[in-house]
Amino acid sequence: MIRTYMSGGRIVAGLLAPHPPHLVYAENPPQNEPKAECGWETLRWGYERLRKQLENIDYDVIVILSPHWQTYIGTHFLGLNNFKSLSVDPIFPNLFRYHYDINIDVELAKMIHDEAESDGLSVRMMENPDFRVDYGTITSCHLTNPNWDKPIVSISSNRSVHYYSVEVMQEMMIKLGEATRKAIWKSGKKAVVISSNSLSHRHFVNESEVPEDMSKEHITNHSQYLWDMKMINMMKNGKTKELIEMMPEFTEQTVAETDGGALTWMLSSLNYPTYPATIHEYGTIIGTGNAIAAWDTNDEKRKIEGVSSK
Ligand code: 2X7
Ligand code: FE2
Repeated sequence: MIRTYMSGGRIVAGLLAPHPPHLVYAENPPQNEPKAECGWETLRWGYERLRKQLENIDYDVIVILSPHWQTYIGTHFLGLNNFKSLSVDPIFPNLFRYHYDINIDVELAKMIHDEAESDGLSVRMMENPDFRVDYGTITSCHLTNPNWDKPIVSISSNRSVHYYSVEVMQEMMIKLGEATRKAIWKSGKKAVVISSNSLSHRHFVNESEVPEDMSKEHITNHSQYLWDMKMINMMKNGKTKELIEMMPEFTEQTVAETDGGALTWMLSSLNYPTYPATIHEYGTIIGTGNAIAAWDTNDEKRKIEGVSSK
């Protein structure tokens, strides 16, 4: 459908949707070659609850930013209607060999691209048909919407954090979030925006003999756990501006994937929710901390009207 300038689109939900490939492996979907006995149930059941929540939210498109698509000159957007290939996790090829077939909302991708460009950001459309989609994007999208019945907009992680500093990256992601919000509004579409990342990211350096042996799974150390809880409490209490201010220190102390900018971008696109996130689950994967969280933007309206959805 061609929507020239309808306006009135909106973000209907923002998600923190972590992407360890272990979660796809443990679900045994037909797309993934390796097969598991079980594993990481609490997180997978958390994703089930998230999917249930989304059943009651009407949306047209998923917009996702993954730290595993890294670009060094500007932010890139997948720019062809379809990408189909095999994605192999470079660290865990024993767990993730996933055959994907992904439809892209190029129209919206280009609108976000253009809006970001006019706000002074360096951007580019990725139009190489042989480009391999990163496993972070695939995993978060699969776990959020295993039917793959919605198109996606896939946004790269501009590594300005390495070129400049965490502060510069934050500034850019705040701008990109604003551009995303404006473009979605102009598109007339209803979008779910996804920050695809774990929280604390200190991980074990050896894999156990049976990857899904849950007797070996725990947080790497207590200080990482405390940091994760600090972040999650801010999400639960609607303190997302404070969370963004704390991001540089959190990222340094926990070597977090928030260095990729996804969480800052997503919260900026939501205009910094002051209503609580629903935390569907928290759990560890090879020692990293992972929270599945959702901001239903209708909760903002309910908060203003004094109606609790909980
Ligand atoms: O990409 C990941 C991750 N974020 C956390 C844990 C394990 C593997 O891959
Ligand atoms: Fe990751």
